[in-house]
Amino acid sequence: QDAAMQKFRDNRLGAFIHWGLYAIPGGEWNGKVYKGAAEWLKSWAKISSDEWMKLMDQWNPEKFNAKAWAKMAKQMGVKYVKITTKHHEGFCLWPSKYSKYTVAQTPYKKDILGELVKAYNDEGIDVHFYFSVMDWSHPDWRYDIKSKEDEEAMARFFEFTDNQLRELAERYPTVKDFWFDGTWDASIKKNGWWTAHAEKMLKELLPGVTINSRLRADDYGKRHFDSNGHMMGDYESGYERRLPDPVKDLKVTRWDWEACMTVPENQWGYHKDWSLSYVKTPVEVLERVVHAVSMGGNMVVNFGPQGDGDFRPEEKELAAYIGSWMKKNG
Ligand code: FUL
Repeated sequence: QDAAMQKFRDNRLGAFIHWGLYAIPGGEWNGKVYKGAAEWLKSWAKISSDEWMKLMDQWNPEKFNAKAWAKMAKQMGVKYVKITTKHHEGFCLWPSKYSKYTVAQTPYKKDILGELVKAYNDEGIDVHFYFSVMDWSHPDWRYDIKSKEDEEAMARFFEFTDNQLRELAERYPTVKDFWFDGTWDASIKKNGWWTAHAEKMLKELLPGVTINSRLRADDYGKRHFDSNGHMMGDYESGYERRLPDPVKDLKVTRWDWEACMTVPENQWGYHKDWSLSYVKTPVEVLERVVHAVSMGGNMVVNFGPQGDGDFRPEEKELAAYIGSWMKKNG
């Protein structure tokens, strides 16, 4: 486990991949372009799950090439890639047998996640899984628990989530980290037992796996950058220190941590119009990488691939730019 943690530290530079159905509309719905995060479009435009999941019929990324993605990451010099296995929308990049909203039910059919894990691993790149607990597509998901019915629904929801997590761990045993998201609602906060249980389950299945502090939606650390480069507390991964001990932790002088950032401000998934947000220059991205690493952390740079499976030109240029720096200094 220490070796796993040491590897995590040594990795330093990572890439984030936000890819899901939201990459198809790219921030636009019925002729209206929404300025908010493209991966939240379903929420901004108040689209029902039934309507949203019709996008699955269009999921056929003809330019997707896992090997090319892995090569791009290799040339950029990243040592690990975090992939959105399932974002808030609920669409799964792997053929989960617990959901009907997966790549298997699209024209593409194939296991995107499996292809990516293999391609990255073949290049010597670690793979981390992003997983949103909040799942807008699931009838049993609750934002809060106000009745016996809500409680029962959440019990079923946790079982479903456990099944999916176990499935991911068993299908892709080389995964090195689970990066949880969507755990901020009252329904999760009122069920602390579940977050502790999920952590234990994953660590038993995958000794040495790291799990980010967002699983417990806690706020220790406070050494992390948000998407604008400001300090913030919850984008962290460090499996040693789940629940901070108020007495002992006062002595802690160094936590393992990782920060992640967007390139166009607050946009993680593909948005067709980058001119609506402030876009960091390659130099600004690199500055943040160097800053994080100089403070003992890791930095993860986000990419939002297009619906057709290719990366936009700006992202390719950014990857090449960082790669040229890494070649000299990495
Ligand atoms: C947030 C999410 O809501 C965003 O869409 C994105 O995935 C970011 C990394 O985490 O909580």
